Amino acid sequence: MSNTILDNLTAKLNNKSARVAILGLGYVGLPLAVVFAEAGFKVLGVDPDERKIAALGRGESYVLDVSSEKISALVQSGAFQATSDFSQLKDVDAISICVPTPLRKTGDPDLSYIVNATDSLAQYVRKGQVIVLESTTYPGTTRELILPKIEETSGLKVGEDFFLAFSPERVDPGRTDFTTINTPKVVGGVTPACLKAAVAWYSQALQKVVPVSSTEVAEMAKLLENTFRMINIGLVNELALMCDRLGVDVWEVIDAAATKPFGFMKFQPGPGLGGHCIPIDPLYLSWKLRSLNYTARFIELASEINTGMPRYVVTKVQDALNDHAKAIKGSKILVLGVAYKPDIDDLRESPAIDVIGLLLQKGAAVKFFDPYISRVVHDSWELHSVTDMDKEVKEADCVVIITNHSSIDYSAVLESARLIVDTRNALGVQGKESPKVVRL
Ligand code: SAJ
Repeated sequence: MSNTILDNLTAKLNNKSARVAILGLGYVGLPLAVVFAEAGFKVLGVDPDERKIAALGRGESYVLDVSSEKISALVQSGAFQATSDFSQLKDVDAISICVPTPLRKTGDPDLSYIVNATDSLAQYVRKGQVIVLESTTYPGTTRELILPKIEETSGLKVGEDFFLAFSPERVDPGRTDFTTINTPKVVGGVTPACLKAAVAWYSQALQKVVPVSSTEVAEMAKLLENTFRMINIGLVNELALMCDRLGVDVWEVIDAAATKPFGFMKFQPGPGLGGHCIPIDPLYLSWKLRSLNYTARFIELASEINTGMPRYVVTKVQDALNDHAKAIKGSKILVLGVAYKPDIDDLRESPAIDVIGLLLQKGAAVKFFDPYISRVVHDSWELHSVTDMDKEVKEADCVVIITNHSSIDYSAVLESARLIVDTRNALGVQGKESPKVVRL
């Protein structure tokens, strides 16, 4: 059945006369806005945070992967403009929703950002628009939560009057080999016409678009990607626990296994699972399955192992100090690296926060050094990064390497520290052979 509305929309997308909007200008939305603007679309960036809008209006970027020069040029040329006025959404032809999907304190999904964004845009949806959700979420969100709100508010029919799809973001902040433009983009539509509209839009700017048969397939594919990582990290973390009991070097075991050129992918143990994706996305899946009376056992087990790693690290510190006739209580402990992974300034869900909290609870005098992070505030404590790392390493009873930033001189740390607990194998072979180094 031909659909004039769809044909008109795809024609405007194909000749780039369509005006597009990105709702949510964070580490996903802003790079996406830039990609569409540089592809030739007029892009409207919409975000309720006035500080973001003001910064972008001044040509300033606050996102690691987007330069201020790029924003300034796009704002000057009129290709990109930012606003907190949601009513401007009625004037665009395509809307991509890139809002956070965190967890509540209870560990359940916090869908408030998606709900608020949908409520805000539903009143402006009009005939001929395509809407794409990018936020990682449980399978069914697009069809069960977004679709009814838009149809009820607008009175329009999906697949005929407007088009609705899901396309998971695959942004890894700081990565330069795979960015928004060259990372394949999975797209699933609520109806075939929805898929056609979303593919027509995204294909104008992204190098590879991967159509799938439904929004649920696209939602589930993203969850598989990150659940795969979470479970494999949980596997090697448990391997570290097993090797500790066996008296076998887990790092050597993994390096040996990684020589297998096929059928294996290397993951490494660590102090726990940080970041705003890997520890969180799989719990959206297990939460949804629980509502269907199914227990996602792999996810729950991996989550249990990963969340238990900070406590395991603290027992390693306790045992290492004990071997030097010292107690944690009163010992000076320097934590090296607190970001959730090396060479970034992101603290979200970082296991360093749990390790520091546990050490403080046990009465240690804890300091940290992180070249990217100057201050950590959590519940009842607040710490500032020391400035003279060398001095603090020398004075510490124990140095605990939590995040192995590449800018730190680990040979110097090994030289001047009294005792080191290395949770990332940052010291490599030097650490394996040194009597003052304890590794996971
Ligand atoms: N981690 C380990 N051992 C490993 C790998 C990671 O302990 O072998 C820890 C990290 O230290 C960190 C956490 O797990 O605390 C997550 O690390 P990550 O490398 O998965 O990095 P993220 O959280 O930034 O994941 C992002 C994800 N990108 C998106 O969701 C779009 C993920 O899908 C990417 O695969 C990942 O980057 C990547 O490959 O860098």
